[in-house]
Amino acid sequence: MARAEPVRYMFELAGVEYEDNRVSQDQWKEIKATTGLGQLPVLEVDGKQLPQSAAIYRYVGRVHGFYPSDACECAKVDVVTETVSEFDPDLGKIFIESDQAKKADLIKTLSAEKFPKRFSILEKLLLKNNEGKQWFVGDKSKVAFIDGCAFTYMPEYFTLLIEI
Ligand SMILES: N[C@@H](CCC(=O)N[C@@H](CS)C(=O)NCC(=O)O)C(=O)O
Repeated sequence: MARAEPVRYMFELAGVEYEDNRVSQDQWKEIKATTGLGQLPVLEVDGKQLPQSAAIYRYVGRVHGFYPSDACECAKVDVVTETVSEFDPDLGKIFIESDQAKKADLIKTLSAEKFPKRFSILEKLLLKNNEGKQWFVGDKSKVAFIDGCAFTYMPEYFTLLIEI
């Protein structure tokens, strides 16, 4: 759910009508084989499926004006996108750990060292644009999709961790 959230934000901001299909674990077992890579999210446009969240962000970003046209600005968006995605392996380990005591230990260890380091890198990147007063890339009139990721997907994940 979380990975698709920036896409919902872009559609909402652009005033695009879309169908928001969220599937239960049982439904997922039935439809997994019908998704090209066996993963979610998938964006379906005109009967064609597009997997991989970052590819979806860039596609929707390009079509609806949330991805810059300038190559240097695109690269800045991509740097932040890759930095955000570096949280994924550790977050994945936490989410798949079924032993609650081990899960708590993992969260404690990662929250003490790795996550603060990763957040400090993101903070540095944020400070590079307008002293961190607005967005990672661009200005208020042309917010890039990565700000949607940073402000929707990341907090959503970390709120889940607090609830665990
Ligand atoms: N690199 C992929 C990763 C997608 C991914 O791992 N999706 C998870 C849900 S967050 C998934 O589909 N898990 C179910 C499964 O693998 O059966 C992306 O960014 O879209």
